This record gives sequence, C-alpha cells and structure tokens, in this order.
Amino acid sequence: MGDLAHAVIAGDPVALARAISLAEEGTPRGERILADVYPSTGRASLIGVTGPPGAGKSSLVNHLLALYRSRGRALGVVAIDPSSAFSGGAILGDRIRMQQHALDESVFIRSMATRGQFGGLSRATRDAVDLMDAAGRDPILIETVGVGQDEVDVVRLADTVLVVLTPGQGDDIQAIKAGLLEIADLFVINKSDHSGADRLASDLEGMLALGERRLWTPPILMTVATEGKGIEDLTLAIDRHARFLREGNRLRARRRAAVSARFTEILRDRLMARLGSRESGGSGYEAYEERLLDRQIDPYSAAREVLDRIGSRPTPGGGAAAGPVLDHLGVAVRRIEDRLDLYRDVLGLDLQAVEEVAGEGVRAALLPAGRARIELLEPTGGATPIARFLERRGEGIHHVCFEVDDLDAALERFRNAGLSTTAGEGSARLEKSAGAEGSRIAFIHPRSTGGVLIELREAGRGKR
Ligand SMILES: Nc1nc2c(ncn2[C@@H]2O[C@H](COP(=O)(O)OP(=O)(O)OP(=O)(O)O)[C@@H](O)[C@H]2O)c(=O)[nH]1
Ligand SMILES: [Mg+2]
Repeated sequence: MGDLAHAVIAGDPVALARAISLAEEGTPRGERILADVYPSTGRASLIGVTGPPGAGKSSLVNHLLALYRSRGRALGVVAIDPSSAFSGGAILGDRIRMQQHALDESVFIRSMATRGQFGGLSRATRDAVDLMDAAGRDPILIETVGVGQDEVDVVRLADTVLVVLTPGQGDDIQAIKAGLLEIADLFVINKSDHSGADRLASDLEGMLALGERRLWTPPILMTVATEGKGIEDLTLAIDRHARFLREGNRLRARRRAAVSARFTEILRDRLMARLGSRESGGSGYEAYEERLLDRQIDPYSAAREVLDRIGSRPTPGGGAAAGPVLDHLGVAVRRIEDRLDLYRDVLGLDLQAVEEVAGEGVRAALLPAGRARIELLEPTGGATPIARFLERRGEGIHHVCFEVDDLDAALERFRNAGLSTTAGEGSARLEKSAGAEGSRIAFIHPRSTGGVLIELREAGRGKR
C-alpha cells in the first residue's frame, strides 16, 4: 500500500484532500489509492440531503454538523454545488461549547463541481465518499440540488436520503421535480416559519397514504434552519432510519444497489472510452453513428460487431483464443532508484510498486506500460542470477516475459521445437517454480533463442 493511502486511513486530513484530488483527476495513482483504501470503506453512514435550490439544505447540514460534532464524531461533507456555504458546524459552536480549534480537524468538507460529461459527477462523489469513509469520517453528508437527474442519482446512493422542501413553492407538490419525492427516506419541511408549512405537510401525507404500503413510511419533519429549530428531532429521525436499515439485510440490499450502479457506470465509461480510442482498431463510435445515419448498418448488428471486436482482442489473462500476451520486460539494474529518473520521471510511467521477490534474490520495481509493464530488477545478493547477469553483461534487458494460458502446453511446444527449456544451467529455475505472487513460471534459455531469456508465466494466477 502506498504512503498516501496509509495516511488517508490514518485519518490525516491533508492526505485525504490530496487523495480526493488525485481520484477526481482520474489518474492511475488515484485509482490505486482507491483500491488500497477500499477494504477500509463501508463503515460510515451516508446521509444524502437534496431538495430544490435555496430550500435551506446547506443551513441544515451546518446544524447537523454541529450536532454530530457535539456527539464527538469526525464528519465528512461532500457538497455538489460550489456555491454552498458551510461553516463547518460552527453555528451552534458557542451554544454547545465545542473546542473551536478542533473545527478543521473534525469536519472535512469537499465541494464538487457539477460536471458536463456523463457519469463524471457520481464517480467523483463516490470516490470522495470512499476516501472519507476510509479516513474514519462518520457520518458523511452529501448535499446536492435536486434538479438534474445526475444530482438525484448521486444522492440516492446514500443510506438515508433527506428531501428538503419549503412551503409556498408553487403551492403544490405537483411542482416538485418528478423523482425527488420518490427517493425520500425523510421529508424535511424547512422554513416552517413561513406560512403554508402545514398545508405542504398534509399534501405529503396525502401522497404517502395514496402510495402502496411500505415497511418504512418517510416521516415528515418541520425545521427552521436559520434558528436551529427541529434539528434535534431530525437527527433522531435519521437515527431511527439507520436502525431500520440495520434490521434484517436492508442496509446490505440498499448498498448492493449502490455498488451495482457504480460498477455498471465504471464499466460503461471504460467500454465507451475503449470504443472511441485507437485501441479499438479504428472502429470509433462516431464512425458507427455515420453508418447508422446512412442506414448502412442497423444498431443491433453494429453493437454486435463492436462487441465481437473488443472480445477478440487479446487481453491479459483473456479467453482461450487470446494467445500469448507480452507481460513484462525485465531490466537488470544496479540500483532501482538510479533508473526511476528515466522510466518514471522522463518516460512518465507510473511506479506501481516496489516489491522484494523472496527466493529470486531481487527487488522489482513494477512500471505498467500499456497492457504490459517494465520490471526493474535489482539484485539483493551477490550470488543471484541478476547479480551474475550484471557482472557479465552490465545493465540491460534481462528477459522478456509472455503470459500463456497453459504453461505445460507451451513448454511442450518449445521442447518439440528442440529448444532448451529445463536443461542446462539454472535448471532448478526452469522448473515450473512459483514466481512472484505464486504464479507458475518457466524460462527458456537464451542459448536457444538467439540471446533472449524468455520467461513464460501462466495466466489466471497471481495476477496483478
Ligand atoms: N426564513 C427562513 N430562511 C431560511 C431557513 N433556512 C434557510 N433559510 C435561508 O434560505 C437561504 C438559502 O439557504 P441555504 O441553506 O443556502 O439553501 P440551500 O438549499 O443550500 O441552497 P442551494 O445550495 O443554493 O440550493 C439562505 O438565505 C438562508 O438563510 C428557514 O428555516 N427559514
Ligand atoms: Mg447549498
């Protein structure tokens, strides 16, 4: 695990902010941090707060922050609206006598800009929530304006959704955006100091009574956020909903829907990106649009063509038809750190990890490059193959590794071609030994290959 992920899990707010930025930029490094922290997530309660613009969502969140802080909790807030003003829960600060200096540490607030591109918003939000969750923030509040579909989709992924309404909005619940009322676990009628709050409440009650009977009927709460009225009752209602979710398998079922939506979205985005990229053999998405418009192909056949093409491309560890795939180039170096300048800093490859391969006598720096990777190999002892290679030939490419589906079948082919696989020096290593992370590997001696040591690694095991 990287240092930054460690620091996030340890609760360091600076590391948390940095990790969220990396994730938001969609960098490979951000993805790795998310992968590292993922096992530490799923602990925080997620509270979504949505409603029409200006309903008082941020004011309510501020009061909720103050209340949860008074219970000694470290909180997180994701606001999908850069204009939202948060005080970090300081509104009640004087009244409940919180230590003011602890303010920044105990409330972590992150604003997300609404993105134009599809999926960008909810992806960035979920990532930020995960990082806060791993950092021990609980609960995490998510504020979105309940206008666009994106915003509604984001907030429905929370465990408990508060829909904040105000009296006098077109005087009618018909005027409220479709889909907003359906996602409410709790209704909050804020600005109940204004007239019409009772009427709105009875309209909502009427609507709920008309709907089918459900296990959880969303309670309707009245608040005046500017005065902090009704906040205590609101937190009690949130707690009640949390208890309801904990009964049976309800929380798990709800979160299953959320992970499913997230997973589908990532897959869809990746597939679309691949379609639009050169990787897809020039079969760009736009080219299909043209052909569809010109009635040269129908949408079903087009979809089948595209999927066939993606499916037939060799992928690491892909299906039986995939054939061998270049897995990595092993480069012998005296000191990994001296060569990172070139591979990481100049070439711009990502340093995924540096690991000690016990039994092989090497430290290996893993730098993914496309579907394959460069492995910088530094000897850890004098009597190791890499050390001997350095002595004889100096630094340079030490071996080329291919991933094969069936190692035994591949070795059989090499032997049948009269190539030396398990014979000669270092025969022990040529046995199917357990390589890095326990995958089965074998080596073909450079004598029989024109000077290149070939490593074969069996797919499907010890995959990175
Ligand atoms: N009278 C009254 N005003 C309120 C109440 N709650 C909030 N306001 C005011 O309503 C305005 C909007 O409040 P915000 O908390 O920013 O509302 P919001 O829903 O976060 O707004 P957006 O994020 O811009 O959609 C502010 O001027 C608040 O002072 C309330 O209960 N009564
Ligand atoms: Mg707001």
